Amino acid sequence: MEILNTKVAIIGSGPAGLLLGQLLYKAGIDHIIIEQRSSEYVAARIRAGILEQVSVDLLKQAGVDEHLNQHGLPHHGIEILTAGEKHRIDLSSLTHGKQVTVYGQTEVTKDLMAAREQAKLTTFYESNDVQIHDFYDKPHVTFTQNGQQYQVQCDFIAGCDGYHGVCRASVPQDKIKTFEKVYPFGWLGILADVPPVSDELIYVQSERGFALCSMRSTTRSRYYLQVPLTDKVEDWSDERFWDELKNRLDEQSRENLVTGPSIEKSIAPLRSFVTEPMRFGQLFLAGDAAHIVPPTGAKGLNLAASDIAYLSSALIEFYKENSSKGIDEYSEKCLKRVWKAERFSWWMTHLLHRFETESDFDLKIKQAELAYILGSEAGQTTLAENYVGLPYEIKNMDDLKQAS
Ligand code: RFL
Ligand code: PHB
Repeated sequence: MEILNTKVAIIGSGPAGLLLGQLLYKAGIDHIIIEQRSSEYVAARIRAGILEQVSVDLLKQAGVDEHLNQHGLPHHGIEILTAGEKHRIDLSSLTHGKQVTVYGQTEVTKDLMAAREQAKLTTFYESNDVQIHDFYDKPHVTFTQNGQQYQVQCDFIAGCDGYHGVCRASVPQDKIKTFEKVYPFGWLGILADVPPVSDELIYVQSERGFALCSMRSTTRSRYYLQVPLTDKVEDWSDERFWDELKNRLDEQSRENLVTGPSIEKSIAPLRSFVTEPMRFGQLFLAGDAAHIVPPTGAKGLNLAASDIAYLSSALIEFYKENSSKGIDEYSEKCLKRVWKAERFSWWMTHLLHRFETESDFDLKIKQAELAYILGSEAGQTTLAENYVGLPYEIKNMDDLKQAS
């Protein structure tokens, strides 16, 4: 068994783990990442597409914004299509100039991986049997890679290993409380090299169910359809997908829609899930390991980023200022923001999706709520300020700025 020593052992190299690694590196704090998949698998995963301004700022602090600046698409508004009519939510004018950026999670991951490679930081890809131990006292991690056994001794473990990871599962049952809501439908998503139907995202509420027209660039589109959980990807030929999308769109969008062969197609179930607390001794959970949101509010990746903003700042405070204030407050600070994003994502999901169990009355009430939101500046502002991302303050960001 090879014994390694580091300050922070990060489990998982999704956006949460990679971003934490990069911020710790900038601050001169020793860490390693342990990932169960291959680097090719991690780099190819297609998921979220919208970054809040605070997430963009954090990537800038981490020094990985060059490609983002060149290729990210700033968006100042979104469209909501209901009852066959489109309504624009002017995000920027409703939020004193804020915006979101269209930039795929795949790109964020690739940028962070490239920065890691350039800095020659240690990542153990294709690690097997990853286990975390003794995190209330002397934390360490064990795993095997290529038949070699490793033990990593560390001060802290960062559980950035997603919803199915080992970290949350290792916490004693009596120390953790989870809150969950599972939705009775999923999103069928496709990626295609066709120009987007519109310059801005269109969120569609229709009698046939929800749809979303999104994009990755001016030549690559991402579209989603609400589908029953019983549907399989094989049930959906490209032709069937495009036909159903057209059925849910307004006439003008239908005419503008450019179709083409899909380059990716998958179904993701929708879930709301929160773990309390997010710290267990020297173990911190961050990102999807701690919470899941349905993608309707585009918050999953952004919440992972805000957890990491708090965690990196807390660890920097610990090592540079000899203060445990940040790590003691980590869970409480994160959860405040997490629950607000959970609420927004749940609300957007309810408002825009068709639920089989809802009565005609429920449907009418929902339509009235949507009509109210769209017809009122106060209503639109509520939506806009949550969509662009609620503000948060992070200590030590100046240290990172100087380092970058
Ligand atoms: P990730 O990205 O899941 O990364 C976790 C990493 O941990 C690794 N891992 C382990 N490593 C070592 N040992 C173990 N035992 C391990 N178990 C797991 C995994 O291989 C992986 O590399 O979590 P992270 O970093 O917290 O990032 C969160 C975001 O990825 C997530 O919130 C969003 O992608 C959610 N999400 C979406 N969010 C949006 O805002 N918009 C979207 O359109 C959107 N689409 C999606 C999504 C999530 C999906 N999932 C979870 C399947 C579509 C899908 C399909
Ligand atoms: C995406 O482009 O994948 C995307 C955009 C907005 C969402 C969800 C997903 O709300």
